[in-house]
Amino acid sequence: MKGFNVEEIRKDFPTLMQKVNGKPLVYLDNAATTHKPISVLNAMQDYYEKFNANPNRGAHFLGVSATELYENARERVRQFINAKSAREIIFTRNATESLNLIAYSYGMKFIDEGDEIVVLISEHHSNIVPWQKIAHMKKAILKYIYLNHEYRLDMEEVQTKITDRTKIVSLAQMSNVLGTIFPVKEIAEYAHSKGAIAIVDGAQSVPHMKVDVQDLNTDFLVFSGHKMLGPMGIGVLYGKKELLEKMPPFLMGGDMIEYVEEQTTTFAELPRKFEAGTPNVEGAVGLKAAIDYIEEIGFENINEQEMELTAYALERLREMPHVKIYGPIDLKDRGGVITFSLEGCHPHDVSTIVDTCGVALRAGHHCAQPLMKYLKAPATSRISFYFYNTKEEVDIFIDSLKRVRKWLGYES
Ligand code: 7TS
Repeated sequence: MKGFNVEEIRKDFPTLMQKVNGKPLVYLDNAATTHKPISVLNAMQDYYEKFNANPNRGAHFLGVSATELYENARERVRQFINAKSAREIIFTRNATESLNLIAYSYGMKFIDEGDEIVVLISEHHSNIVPWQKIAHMKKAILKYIYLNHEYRLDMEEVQTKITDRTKIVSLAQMSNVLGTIFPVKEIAEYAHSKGAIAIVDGAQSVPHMKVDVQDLNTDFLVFSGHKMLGPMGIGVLYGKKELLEKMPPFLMGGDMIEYVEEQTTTFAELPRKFEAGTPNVEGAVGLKAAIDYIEEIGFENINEQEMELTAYALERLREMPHVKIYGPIDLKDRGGVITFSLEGCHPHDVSTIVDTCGVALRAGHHCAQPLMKYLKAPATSRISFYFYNTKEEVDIFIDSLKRVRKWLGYES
């Protein structure tokens, strides 16, 4: 891999250098959140040391600088996902808030009784619950596309579920449970052919692969900064300008207005119409530094490292008796998330026992209860990689997993 040295890269991440329970930390919970390189931490500290001010108001030096930094970050995000205009980039708190913004603003205005909203059964709760709410309020129908036995999509099922009554198709590009990467470009195209809009939840894909909104021709894309080396509290909503312009504001207050009279208000132009109140400048600055870091490493290297680890971990897990993997086994269109169960062991016991070996993994329903029910999986454990993970860490994880059944009193 060109210029890729994982041991050097790891030195940029202070959190990864720690010991946990007396053992070197093996952090395999990157789908939940990633760690932050020093450059991101420094960028935020620098902002507070030199520029801290409330942007978009006042003409003093610090205020102008804060506005510039905030808008530079927006432009950086625009380039990163290849949006046509920086006005199409709205900063939010996270992917969840971005999805709520679309649901409350677009959904409340454009969904009517009997309309259909279509999602995948594998969605994260943040791409289900807002739609349930809109469906209840508008007497619309929330429909699910189910997966095949390989945890992938059949286009036939897609074409059965998306109909002329469908107004919104909203799906994650990569499942946070199964690791499946779904063909969002084809699905967006099919949604459009039926007159529906397409929303892509990029929370798990944007950190790991090049996502180009013009190539996907998606109407909206959402993602969170904290899953891609950035800080918590900053997220992105991309929307096509023509749609964002037709949508009413979601939150009301300062910064999102043009004129306020006693009884009426006119709203600011995009993107400010959707950014009420003092924005998260620190978060935007951190997100920009995170994008700089990711692009410096390069998606080719990121993908290569993650796929090598995924292939190796799948192989090692499959050698183990009592392990069941939920997700595609072959590497095509799959990312570095592996969910599994260990027969006879509650996932909370699994995570507590591996934690004694320094291994951090996720246990539970992964905020995807409808999927768990569909898979008839009581609860599972999950490992998820980022490019800073190593093969040695996979070995430590496997060794720690081998202890679990013994600790719980099984003979093998
Ligand atoms: N969409 C997907 C596909 C996700 O995986 C998550 C978070 C979200 C949306 C919500 O992101 P947030 O930043 O708004 O919270 N997924 C997980 C996870 O898998 N473990 O913890 C959070």
